[in-house]
Amino acid sequence: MAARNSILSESNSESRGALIVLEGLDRSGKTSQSSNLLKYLEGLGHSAELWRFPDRSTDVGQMISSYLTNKSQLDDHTVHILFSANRWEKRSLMETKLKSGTTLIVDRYSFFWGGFLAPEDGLLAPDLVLYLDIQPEKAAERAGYGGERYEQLEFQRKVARCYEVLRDASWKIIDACQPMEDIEKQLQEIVLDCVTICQKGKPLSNLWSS
Ligand code: FDM
Ligand code: MG
Repeated sequence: MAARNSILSESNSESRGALIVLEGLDRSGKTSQSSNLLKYLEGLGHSAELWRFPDRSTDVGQMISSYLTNKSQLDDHTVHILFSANRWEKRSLMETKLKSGTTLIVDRYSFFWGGFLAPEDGLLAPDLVLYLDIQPEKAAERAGYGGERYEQLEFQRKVARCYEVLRDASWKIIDACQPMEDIEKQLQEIVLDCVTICQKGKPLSNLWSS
């Protein structure tokens, strides 16, 4: 992946929340594991919130949602820029939350469908990307896809290849076919480490493309 982290010049060593992203194919378990993680962190007394992208609650999010549910047509470039805009409109709130000590568990972020990295330049870089790894065929066997535009085996195969290109050595790859409780335990351990590091004042950084 061309994107790397660059340390913000205004970075300081103040305690902050962690930006934790879960990525993976549809039906890989991101949504269940994100809410488990939220409960876990809250149970330990941490301030934490669950976010997801696309965030369909905004105007931009509604355009994305109507595209995904086949109610509108958009060309690929347009929709990629909308996905990116949907992250940009949340960037300052994201930074405020993190700096105020709230950890954000984010169900999908920047990495779903690579190739259009420039608009992502300057978004906050995750402190941790948890990739729930599953074969597209295995995911398709699970409770079944809904009716959304991207929820088709052939498309998910392309997405899986895309994730392979995008992911770097910093990602934590979790086998999403293990029993749920095992996955949950592994995630908890990794996440707690990350939250602790951020509490100690790891500087925030940006995504950037080259
Ligand atoms: N998706 C999601 C993208 O294509 N690009 C993005 O930047 C993001 C955040 O939106 F198929 C796709 C991934 C998925 C669809 O997401 C809806 P959810 O998590 O299934 O709601
Ligand atoms: Mg979906």
